[in-house]
Order: sequence, then structure tokens, then C-alpha cells
Amino acid sequence: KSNGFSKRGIPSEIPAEAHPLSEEPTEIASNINYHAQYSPHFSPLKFEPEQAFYATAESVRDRLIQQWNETYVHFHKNDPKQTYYLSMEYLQGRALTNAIGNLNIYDAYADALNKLGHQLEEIVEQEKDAALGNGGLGRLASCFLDSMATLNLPAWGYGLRYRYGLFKQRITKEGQEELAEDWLEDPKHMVSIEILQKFSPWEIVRHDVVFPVRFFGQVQVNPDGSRKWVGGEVIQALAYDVPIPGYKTKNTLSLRLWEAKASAGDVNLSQFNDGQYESALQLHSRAQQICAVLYPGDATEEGKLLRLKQQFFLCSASLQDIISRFKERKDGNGPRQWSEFPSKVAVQLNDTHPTLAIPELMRLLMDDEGLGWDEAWDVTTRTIAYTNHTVLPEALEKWSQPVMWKLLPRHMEIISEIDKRFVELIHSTRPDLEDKVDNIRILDNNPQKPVVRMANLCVVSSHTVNGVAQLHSDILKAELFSDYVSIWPTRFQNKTNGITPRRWLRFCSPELSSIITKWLKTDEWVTNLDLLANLRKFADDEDLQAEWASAKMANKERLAQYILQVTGVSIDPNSLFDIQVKRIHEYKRQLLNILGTIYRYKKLKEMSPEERSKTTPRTVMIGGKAFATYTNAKRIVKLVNDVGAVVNTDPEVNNYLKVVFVPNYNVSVAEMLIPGSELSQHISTAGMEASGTSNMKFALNGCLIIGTLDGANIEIREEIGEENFFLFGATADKVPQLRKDRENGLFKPDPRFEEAKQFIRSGAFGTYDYNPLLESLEGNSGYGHGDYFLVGHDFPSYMDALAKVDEAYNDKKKWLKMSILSTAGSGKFSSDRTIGQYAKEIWNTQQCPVP
Ligand code: B1H
Repeated sequence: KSNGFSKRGIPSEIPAEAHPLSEEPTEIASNINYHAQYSPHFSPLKFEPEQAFYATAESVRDRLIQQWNETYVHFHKNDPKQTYYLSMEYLQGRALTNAIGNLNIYDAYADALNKLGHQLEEIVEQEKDAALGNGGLGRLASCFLDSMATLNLPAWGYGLRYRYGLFKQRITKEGQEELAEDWLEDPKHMVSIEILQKFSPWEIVRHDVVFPVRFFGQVQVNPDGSRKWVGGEVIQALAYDVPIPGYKTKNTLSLRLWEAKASAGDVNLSQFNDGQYESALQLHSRAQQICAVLYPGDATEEGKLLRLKQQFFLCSASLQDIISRFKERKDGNGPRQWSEFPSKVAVQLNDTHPTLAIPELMRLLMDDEGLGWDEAWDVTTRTIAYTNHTVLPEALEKWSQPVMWKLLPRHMEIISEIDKRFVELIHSTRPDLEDKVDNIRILDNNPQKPVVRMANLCVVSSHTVNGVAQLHSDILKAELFSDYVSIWPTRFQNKTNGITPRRWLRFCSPELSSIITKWLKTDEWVTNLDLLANLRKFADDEDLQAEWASAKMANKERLAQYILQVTGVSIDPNSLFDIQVKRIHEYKRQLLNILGTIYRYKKLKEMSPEERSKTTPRTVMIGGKAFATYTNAKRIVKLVNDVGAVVNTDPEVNNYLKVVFVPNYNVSVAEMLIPGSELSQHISTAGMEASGTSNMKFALNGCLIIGTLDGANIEIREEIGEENFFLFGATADKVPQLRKDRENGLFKPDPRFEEAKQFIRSGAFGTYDYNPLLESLEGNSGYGHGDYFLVGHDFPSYMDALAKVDEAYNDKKKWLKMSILSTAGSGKFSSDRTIGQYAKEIWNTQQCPVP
């Protein structure tokens, strides 16, 4: 047990003084000391890395608060149109390096920490990832916040302050195990996490920003015919702000996360005094449940209801906040006109998860503000825009009508009215769509299972609908939303995703960044990524190639150290580092990767030592989390681990092949893996991956891609040149026919594919029963059966592409040139470009830089 003292204290010559804004290392050190001494979180006599991290973070937070205040005073005075990004997920990762990097005080903080006896690199590692998201959709939201701040756009992010974010993945002999991840505080330091205040050093609680959110209850009809939602239970939404600094600008935005609280009056004191503690505190515990966990499994009725409550909680609190800000900024000539609302407010829905913002805005405008239907509808539809992120049928949200009538009776009245008016519109203007109306209307009134189709509600109620890569947007227009396109041809757009070059190159690979800056003779590429194209003319230059190779090698060595530390497997930095990291899903086809690897292993085994020594040594790394109840995904995790256990300990081949499952893939792990990668795999069945965003991060870091013509791969290949991309597989337009052919028994499997599967069956990787997994590749029909994802069809062209990779890697000069051209061609994939397009083509917002 700690007594609060430790070997490492703060050097006595460093005074504890505030200096909140100084950029002088000595004064920064004093400020960190100040926070260490006056921080309520720890004994002031202890200054181990953990305490040093908190004191450093609080010191940085002072600056962020200062900039945040200036930004919002400026926005308040200028009253520009603002964007409100509503998302159920944000994958922020760590904040320290990003904050001091964006504030341009990285070196000063490194010096200051040195004076305090610490290394910045070690302090940074103390921070826990904020993982309030599942994958690409949540990380996209976080990249967008960075770009909106950097571009000086007036904006807010809105989300939920989940107590437990995405689970932590532990790998055991059984495969994946899920552990609760406490991003706010490490429980080992807490006597009782329920009693002590939980905190993240980055957030600022706004005790004065609280809105009531109602659930259940009924609709009251007033004598004048107006309607009001009453009764039920009311929970309070309390705001926590996470400051989002822009890169080298004063503008600092806010990610506002809502926490659910019961109000003080909700403790039933007489029950409590009678000793009925649990029922006295019932609403408190119900409130706590709302923000307890990210995406609770929705297999049970209770789970479903909780997810719906979360979605409504986000929408209601955010809209009340938006409306109160709109009313507050009046120009002195009396109350504002509601018709002005869409010229001050743009609401972007990150997928259908915050769809309830639509009926909630209608309700607030009609029932609280007294607008009529037509006026409220006009304001709502001119305010709301919707981004679709997937065409997978199981991810298209449909909520049970009875559940919604119970939880949100007034909203269901409004949704029914929107539905009715839409059906009338079809009847009166589009008789040709008459027979399709049951499919495109909002309510699916199938008596067995009546549901609300959230995507349809979004399309009907938004002024703009966009997909996230060109192919995906084309598929939306041609398939999922084709009938709406014929009604509203100008409503549909494409906004190809992007990533922030600050986190995903400048900060995660300082080595490569300084080489780029040196050769471009400017660091402006960090905010104008198109400048990377100027590297093209040096792609053959031997000096650049040598520097490039040495930066890559340094990053590979750092990665090899990390892999050794977390898995115990030693990998050779001279081998080709081949990486696939993303959520585990059958459509992403990690199974194709591991089957290809198994085939490679089998061939290596069959070779003579002489032949083996001529092959290209390769380290295959696969990482990602499987949804806790997705059994086939968990089997894939287990298979990769089992293959690794055999291959890595096989003395005949382990100089030529290693297979590593990288545990607990998250933002921080990505920041380590991507800079050290040479080949990355983006191999989804064509038409199924809406965009992908890690493909952009890898390409930006000079990593070559093996991939299908899917999502943003297509645009990446266009930008970097087809000769620098290892392409294979069926194209999206052929996929339906290939599935039909398969159902008709027309598919002839490649012998290599059969051999790989047979090798698993033979027990080469242990006794675990892989038959259910292998069976998903057999048979001939059904979603998730009959090789729906076309692993067998694409296997031969995949193996051919992998052989081309080996060949290219053996020609070092050629490989380096391709690597440089990958980076040089990645300019388009900056989220600054994406956000610039949203601002211009969807939001109609302008920059508002703080002077
Ligand atoms: C994406 C999701 C998603 N698309 C449901 N859809 C969820 C759907 O918790 N849920 O219920 C969570 C997430 N995520 C991803 O979005 C796409 O698969 C990627 O291709 C894309 O790059 C990313 C960002 O647009």
C-alpha cells in the first residue's frame, strides 16, 4: 500500500507557481508543479509518471480553457452560423500529444518535464484512451472535430459521456475476452469508484448547463387543440465539455458530452428514512444506467430500450442546448424569428443513431414554441442533414413501433404525421411509385412486427443526404435510396471521408514528418495536405529514398519492441510488415487473410531449406475487436491466435513467417502500428465497406495497400496511381451475379483454397472445432452462409496479388518509390478537405477565426 511518499519528488528548486500561459520551459515546469501541489487528486509528495501526467494535463488544460473562452466570446459577438455534429460515438484516443502539438508547445513541455525529472514520451503513455466509440464511424467524428477547429469553423460536437467505453480485449487460450474499460480512472487507485469523484483531466463540468429529458408519459390535448407531452419520468442532462484545439490557431471548439443525472428532488426521503434505500434512489440508478455503457447488447428487450433511451437523451439535450443558444444571441430587436433558425444552425446526423433529433426538433418548435406544422417542418428540414455510413441490412436501424409509442408517445404522433404526409405526397404527385410506397414510407406496418425505419425518416426529413465515398454514394443512389432520388434528385451528395494529418502523420510519425518538411522546404503540408504531391518529383531521388527507408526502419523497430512487450513474440524488422487492423467482421474478410497466410505456411513447410531461403520474410499482423456476441468473428480471432502459436514456434519456417494477433486494437495502438507498416490489407467484399478510413492513414504513412475495389480504396488507387496499388477481387457490380452463380452450383473452387481449408481441418492448428467457421464458406445460399462474402471466389486473385507484393518488395528501390508515391498521393484524404466540402456544400458555414 502506498503511503503517499515516493522516491521521485519534484526537485526543490522548482517553485509551484501558476504562469498559466507562459511558453517558457522553466515557467511551464513551475506550472506543472503548481498543479501537482494543489491538485486534489493525489498526495502532493508523490510525483511518479502517473501524477506527472495528471499535473501536465491540467497545466495544458488551463491553456485550452483560455482559448476556448476567447473562441466562444468571439462566436457570441459575431453570431455566425454554427454546425452541430450529433454522434453517438467519438473515438478521441489520447489527448496530450495532440493538444501540445496543436498548441505548438511540444518542445517546451518536453523541456519542462525534463527539468522535473521526467521524459515526455513516458508521460504521454500514462494516458488512457477515451474510447467512446466502436470503430471508423466514431474515429471519423473525432477527425472531423480536429478539422473543424483547425479550419476555424464555428461548431460543436455533441455526444454521450459513457461511463464505460469500448471494452478492453484480452487474448487467452480461449480467444477474445472482454473487460470493462474505465477510461475515466484506473480503479486500482480508487477506494470505491462509486464514492469518489470520477474525472478525466480534459473535461470541464458545466454545472450550470442542465436540461430535463422526459421518457414515457402521455400526450395531453389542450383546449386550443395544441398538444403537450407530460408525465413519465424526467432525467437531467448535465454537460461536460472536452476542449478541441485547432492546429496552430486560437480557435478551440467543444465536444459536449451529456451525463444523465436524477435531480435532487428525486430522492424519496420518506422512503429513505423508512429504510427502503433502493426504491428511494430508484430514479438515480435508472439515470446512471443511461450513460453506463457504449452500445449495450440489444438482444434483450431491456437492452433495446436502453439504447433507444440513449439516442433520445443525446438528441433532446443537444437540441434544447442549441435552441437556447439561438434564443440567447438575439440582435437587440426583440425575439428572433424562427425562420432564421436554419441560417444560424446546421445539424449533421452521424448515421441514423441520432434520428430522433428530427421529431424532437418538431416537438420543441410546435409544442414549446407554438409554431404550426408547416412552419416547424420548414425549419426542421432546412436544418437537418444526414450521413449514411453503411448499406449492410443488419445495421439499418428499425425500432419497434410499440416500444416507441411507450417511450416517446409524442414523437410517435409526429413520426406518424410525417409518414402520412409522405404517403399523400406520393399519391398526389407520383402515381408511378404507388406500388412501392409500402417500401419507401417511414412506417413498416407489418402486423407481425411493426417498425419505424430510421433511414427513411432521415431521408424524408433532411435537406441533404450523403454517403462517405464515391462508390458508396453511387450505390445509395442506385439501390437503397433510388426511389427517393427520383423524388428529390438534388438531395443526394457524396462526401468522401478523410483523416486528420495532425494525429495520423505529424504526431504519430515525427521522423517521417521532418523528412517531408525538409524536402518540401515547408511544414505547410500539415494544414494543406495537397502539397504532399510535390514529393512526386523526388520519388526516385536516392537521398530521399535513403532517409525514407531509415525513418521506416526506426518506426518498424519501435513497433517490434511494442509487439514483443504485449505478445512476447519477437519479430524481425527486416521482414515485410503486413498489417490488417479493423473491427473483426466477416465482410472485412480477415478470414481471407488468415487462409492466405495458412497457405503460405503450408508451402513453406513443403519447401527445401534452400528454396525457403529465397522467399520474402513476412510478418503478418492482424488486430481488431469482435462484437461480444458475434461468434464467427470471435472464432476468427481464435484462429489467428492458433495459427500464430504454431507458426511462430516452428523452427523450420519462423525465420520466413510470423503471425501475430495484436491485442486490444485502439487509437493509441494504431498510432504505433501504422507508421511501422509496409503493406496493409483492405480486402472487404466489393460494395460492402462504405469507405474505410484506416486505408487512408496507412497510405499517408507510405504503406502500400493490397485491396479490393471497395469504398475509398478506389479513390486512393486513383490518387496514388494503379501501379502503386495491389488490386484483386470481384468488382461490386459483379457481386450479385457471383452470389447467384454460387447458389446455382456454378462455383469451382481454386485448389489452393481447398488446400488451405483442409489444412485447418487436419488439426494443424489444434483441436478447436473450426467447422462452423469453415461451413460459412460452404453450401450455396443465405446471408453468412454459402460464402456470402465470396472468400472462395476472390482467393486465387488474392494469392496472385500477394505474390506480386513479394516480388515488388525484393526490389528495394522500386518499393521505396511506391511508398513515397503513396504518401505523395494522399493529399485528398485530409479531413480538412472533407470538412471544407461539408461546410460549403451542406452546411453553408464560414470560417470565424479568433484574432
Ligand atoms: C460504419 C457503422 C456503424 N458504418 C452501427 N456503420 C453501429 C453502424 O453501434 N452501432 O449500431 C456502429 C457503427 N460504422 C463505418 O463508418 C463504415 O463501416 C466504414 O466503412 C466507414 O469508413 C466508417 C466512417 O464513415
